[in-house]
Amino acid sequence: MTAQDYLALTPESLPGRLGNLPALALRLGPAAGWTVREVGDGNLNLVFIVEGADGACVVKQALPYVRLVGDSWPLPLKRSFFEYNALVRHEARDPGSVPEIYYFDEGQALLVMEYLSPHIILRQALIEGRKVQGLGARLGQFCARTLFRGSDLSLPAAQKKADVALFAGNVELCDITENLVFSDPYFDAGMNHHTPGLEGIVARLRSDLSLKVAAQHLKLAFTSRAETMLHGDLHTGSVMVTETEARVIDPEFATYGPIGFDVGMLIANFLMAHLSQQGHEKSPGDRAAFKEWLLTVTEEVWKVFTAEFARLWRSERTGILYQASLYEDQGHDLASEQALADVLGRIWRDSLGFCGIEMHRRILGLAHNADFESIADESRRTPCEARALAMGRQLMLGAGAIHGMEAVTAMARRMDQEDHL
Ligand code: SR1
Ligand code: MG
Repeated sequence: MTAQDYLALTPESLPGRLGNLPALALRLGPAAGWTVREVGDGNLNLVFIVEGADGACVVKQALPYVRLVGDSWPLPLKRSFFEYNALVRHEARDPGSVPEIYYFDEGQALLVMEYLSPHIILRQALIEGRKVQGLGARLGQFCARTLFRGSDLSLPAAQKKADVALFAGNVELCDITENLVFSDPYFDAGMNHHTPGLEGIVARLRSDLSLKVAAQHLKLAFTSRAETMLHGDLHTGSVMVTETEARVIDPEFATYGPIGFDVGMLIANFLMAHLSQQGHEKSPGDRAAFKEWLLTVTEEVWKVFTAEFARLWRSERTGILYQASLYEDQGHDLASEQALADVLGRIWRDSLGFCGIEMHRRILGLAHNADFESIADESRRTPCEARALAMGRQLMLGAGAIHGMEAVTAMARRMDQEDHL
């Protein structure tokens, strides 16, 4: 296929175009027997499930524009190259955490990968009130392993610098994050939209000068602190689950940035899942136990992230930062522990800031999330969203004074009972 000019696949054209690829034919059986469904519901790409006599796979192809908006917003196909490279690194740094890759065609911007079944998108599971065993621990591990092992704490310096240079090419997807996450929510940007009824709190947030400064401090961290390879879009729509397993997908926004970015974005999405539950209740209080479970997951993500990060710090610190030659080899183990505590403290404060900003942009910006959007009755949706907006502000402005995830989950419980409209 590489000799062809790029052409978007369709369910009809896919068997003819990919049928001769050994990577597919050997797994699926003859193309004549394939059935193809286009199932993409994300903001950017085509996603096909292809099933044959002997097996199934997923084909993901980038479109040359933003699917959510249309061809008025062109977007380069090279994001597929960054997604492929990020998936390869995720698999190496946390084996089994991502779908297996069967084939990549850079020219056609397409990835063929493992069909995860009976997995569903985590966000959908959370909207339906379905629990996943071990979820927080698995995602905490994923964050610690991928973020630690992609950083100067672990990688040889030349490899890390080459990787920073490689992912620096993901300009247009970074531009989306830089605008949609860090700036647009805080002024009346063209593509913004929000639920009617939020006007009061939106006006208050947009005239909050300290908040605007905090948002730009976070943007500065995102653009300038190339600490590690980020997933770049680690929300609950980027995780697929069964009742007992979680896999991370869609790292096309991968770039080098601050460790707290992925952690904060993930935590934000659990907090939003929590704060949206009132809107999904069929009778008052029927989601109470599930809401508590979501907060347990939030706590577990951070607890396991820090435990695994500390384990890696003590056993795999082979990079140029905080070398053992300066600490343990001098008998200064305590100094190494102090440095670890300082580093985790900084990641914590960063995470809370990024968490708050993600809560804002999903309600005020272009790309909303289904946790709130699927609450059809706007009179039930607005109070939930207002609480998330208020909590986002607290996290962004109060990051330095919030000590421990239990304080965050206590805040979520309190906010969930308050009126912020
Ligand atoms: C135009 S893309 C909007 C959002 O969708 C992706 O999933 C990212 O979250 C991005 O910010
Ligand atoms: Mg995505």
